[in-house]
Amino acid sequence: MSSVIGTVYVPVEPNNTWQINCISNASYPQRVTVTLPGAPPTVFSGQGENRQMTTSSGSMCSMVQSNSCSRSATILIENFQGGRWVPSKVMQPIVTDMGMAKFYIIKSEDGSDDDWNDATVYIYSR
Ligand SMILES: [Ca+2]
Repeated sequence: MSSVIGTVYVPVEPNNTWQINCISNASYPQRVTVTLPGAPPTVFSGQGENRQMTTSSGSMCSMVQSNSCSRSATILIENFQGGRWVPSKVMQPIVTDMGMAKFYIIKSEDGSDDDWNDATVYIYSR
């Protein structure tokens, strides 16, 4: 599985609804920024083992609508180390295509143990 630093791109169907959840398994604080075209970014943050990350309003799940010309969304995953936010290593999305809907899992790594669960993003798109 190939990985990149910081940002991956997820294809977006026009006028879809995304239901987004993020889980942390890390001692460093984690931050996930999801940006769909035409919508303000959704930011999740959190830390600790097996914890739901939350938006600034404390929500554990975010519903975001893509617009009529949406083609691609960006997912940026960062962690807080050494007094600043640094980009994590991010795996290319794992996609399950169910026809009328798609499910994406995006895993990340903030250190060297390669457990690839420091922040994990789950997106249900339909
Ligand atoms: Ca790790």
